[in-house]
Amino acid sequence: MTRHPLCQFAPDVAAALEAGRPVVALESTIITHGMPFPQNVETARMVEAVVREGGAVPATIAVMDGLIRVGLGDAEMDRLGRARDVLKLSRADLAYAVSAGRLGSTTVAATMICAHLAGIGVFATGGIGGVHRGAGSTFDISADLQELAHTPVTVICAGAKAILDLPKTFEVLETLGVPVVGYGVDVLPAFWSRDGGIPAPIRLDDPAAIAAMVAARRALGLGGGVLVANPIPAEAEIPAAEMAGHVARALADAEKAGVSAKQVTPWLLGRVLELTGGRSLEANIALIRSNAALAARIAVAAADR
Ligand code: PSU
Ligand code: MN
Repeated sequence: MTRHPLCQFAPDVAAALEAGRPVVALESTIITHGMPFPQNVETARMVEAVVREGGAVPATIAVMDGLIRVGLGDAEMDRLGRARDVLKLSRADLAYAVSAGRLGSTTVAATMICAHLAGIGVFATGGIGGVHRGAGSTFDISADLQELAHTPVTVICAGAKAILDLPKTFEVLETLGVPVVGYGVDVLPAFWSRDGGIPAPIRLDDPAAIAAMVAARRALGLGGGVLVANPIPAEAEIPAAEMAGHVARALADAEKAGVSAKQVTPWLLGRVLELTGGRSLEANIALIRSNAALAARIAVAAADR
């Protein structure tokens, strides 16, 4: 099997791909822009351990020294976790980071691109980007949505965050032809909360059924990705009503501070973390673990087909 010349693989990831064994891609923006050091590195390693327990090999993705790294060793993970001027990469700036040798972490969009280049079909994250509130005037819509339309990777998330305009986010996904699956639920989750108030367009209850739908999409030549929304475990959730106040406050503060462009999502998430006194971080860790476990089961089911 030939490997893309701009991808550099960790040995265990290369071996698994070679043998057709299950692999799960993981993003790195959450490490560089989502959590402080050292919790970011600890969480990243814990999430990788969950993927392994589920019978798949984890491949955390980042850009370093002109290459896409698919699977990070201890030195690379530590470097990424401590670094300060890390670029937050999406489709628009991935090539720049590679050509200029910059250190970059990958968002959902960039991780999907890199996973697909690397031959990985399943990817676990926390929450996807989406349509921001006020997008009618700011036009701020995450490139994650376009990427789901184009790149054939199955993304397991806990929904989109309440900092976004959730109804518009799911409208756009429908327009773009992206299947949105509620895993075991009839109502889509909203990241920190299990009930996002929007009916799930498709409900599937087991990993094999998800793998079967992905295979049918490929057989039909439809292209693009699939979004699986896996609700946060009940014991870790922060109810939507409680989050609403924190989100409103964070949005007002962001407007006052004049935050724009790529800074918007990390800034809002950081502010919510302060406002919840760290509780949102605990919820964040719980849902990523749960998504990693489900992604491993989906990758195993896909490899078994
Ligand atoms: N949502 C989260 N945590 C995150 C992100 C989103 O709950 O860390 C990150 C992801 O990497 C996502 C990116 O792809 O933010 C979206 O950023 P933007 O809105 O600038 O496209
Ligand atoms: Mn944006």
